[in-house]
Amino acid sequence: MALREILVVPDARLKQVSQPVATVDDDLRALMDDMLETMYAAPGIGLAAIQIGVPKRVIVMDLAREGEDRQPRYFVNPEILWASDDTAPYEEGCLSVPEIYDEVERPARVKLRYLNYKGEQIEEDAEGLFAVCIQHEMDHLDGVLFIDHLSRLKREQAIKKVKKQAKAA
Ligand code: K1U
Ligand code: ZN
Repeated sequence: MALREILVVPDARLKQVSQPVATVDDDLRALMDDMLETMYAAPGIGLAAIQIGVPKRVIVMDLAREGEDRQPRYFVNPEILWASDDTAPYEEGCLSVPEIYDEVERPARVKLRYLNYKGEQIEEDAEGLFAVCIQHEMDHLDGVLFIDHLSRLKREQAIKKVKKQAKAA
């Protein structure tokens, strides 16, 4: 396993649309292992492959609370089959937009289809933080960041702040 560098805004690669995966094989599992290690080290609760510069439709996630055992989860070629009409706000963050948090409103519940670590097809309902996180990560697969859901002013301010942080580092 290896730690990978996480891309930050305004890196143009984050705007790429990621491509579907043909087969869940050992090479893909090695990528998912690296993604998980990178996510834990950040630390974060989710990561899309494009955030480490790999334009494949792959997401890792762990929503275990502090003190609980790790619960790694893997989503390959995820699709949203259904989304609720009712929405819920959540104060989101993103490892590619460090130290910026703002409220985003998304469907409160979604039904998902994806392939897991073994390549098995799973259908699952998501709500709460799981629904927020999977929608945030699936946005990454289409080149969309949570700041794209904010006003133009807030988005530009966020990017300016991240650039300033990078210069100071
Ligand atoms: O960059 C990412 O996509 C990961 C992002 C996931 C996310 C967080 C909140 C709402 C939607 C999606 C993060 O993990 S940001 C860091 C974070 O939320 C966190 C870090 C450590 C402990 C608990 C949370
Ligand atoms: Zn993100």
